[in-house]
Amino acid sequence: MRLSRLPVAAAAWFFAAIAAHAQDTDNIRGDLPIIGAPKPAGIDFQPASSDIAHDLQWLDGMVLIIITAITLLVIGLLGVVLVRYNHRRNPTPRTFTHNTPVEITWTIGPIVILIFIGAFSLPVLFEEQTIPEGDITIKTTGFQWYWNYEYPDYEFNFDSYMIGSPATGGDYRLTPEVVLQLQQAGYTEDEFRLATDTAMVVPVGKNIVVQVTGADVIHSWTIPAFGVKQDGVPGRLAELWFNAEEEGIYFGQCSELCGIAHAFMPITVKVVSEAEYEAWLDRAIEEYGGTRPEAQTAALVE
Ligand SMILES: [Cu+2]
Repeated sequence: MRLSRLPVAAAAWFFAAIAAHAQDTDNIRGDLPIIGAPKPAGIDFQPASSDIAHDLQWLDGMVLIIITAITLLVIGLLGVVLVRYNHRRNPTPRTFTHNTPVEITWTIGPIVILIFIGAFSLPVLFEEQTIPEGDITIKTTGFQWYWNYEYPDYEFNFDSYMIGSPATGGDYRLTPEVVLQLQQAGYTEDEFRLATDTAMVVPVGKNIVVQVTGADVIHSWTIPAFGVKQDGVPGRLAELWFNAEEEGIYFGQCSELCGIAHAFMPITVKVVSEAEYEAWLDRAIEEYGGTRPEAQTAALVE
C-alpha cells in the first residue's frame, strides 16, 4: 500500500468499526411513538398515560387554583394595608390587639381549605399506594450507574445502560458514534441521556407492579408520564404500580442523587401490544436464559 493511501484506509477502517459497533444495538424503539419525554424549556407535565398520572395532574390544577386565589387575596390585603394604613394617611394607629371574629376566620378558613384539599388528595395517595394484584411483576434494581430489570416469573434479568455510557462504548458525551448508536436504536440525538440500550418492556392496559430496590446507594425509579416515582433503597423492597394507556416509549431518569454518573442512568419503558409483549418475552427468555412458568410446572411433574 502506498503511504498516501494510509489515511484513507485508516478512515475506512474507523467508519467500518463504528458501523460494526453500532449494529450491536437493536432498533429497540421500533415504530413506537415517543410519548413520555421532557421537552426543552418545557414547564408543563409530560402527557399523562395512566389513571394515577391523570389524577395527579388534575389535583395539581385544582390546588393551583386554590393557591392562586390565596396569593391574590394576601396581595390584595397587603395592598389595602399599604394604601389605607400608611404613616401619612393614618398617623395615629388604633391600639387594639385582638379581633375575635377575624381570628376565628383565619383559623377556621385554612382548616376548611386543608380538609377540602385532603378530601381530593388522600384518595389519589391511596390509589397510588394500594398495590393491586399485578398482571406482571418486575423487579428493578438501581446500580451505580444503571438499572437492572428482573422478570421473576420468567427467571431472567438484564441490565439497561444509557446509550453513550462506558458500557455501550461511550464516555457520556454525544459523539458522532453515539449519534449513530442512537439512530440504530431508533432514536435521534434529542433522546441522548434518555435512551437506553435495552428497555423495560410491558404490555399496554395491564397492571404492572414494579418492585424497586438499590444495590449500592439509594436510587429512584420514575416515569413521569405514569405519575410514579419510588426510591430504591438497598436492603428494602418498595413497590409501585401503573397501568399504561397507550403504546409508546416512556422515559424517566434516576431521581435520587446517587453519585458522579447519577445523570447518566436513564429509564426507558416500552409499552407494546399484548402480542408484541409475548414475542419479546420469547426473545428475552432465549437471550437472557429465562424459563416459562409452564416449563417449570412440566419440570416439576416429571
Ligand atoms: Cu441513581
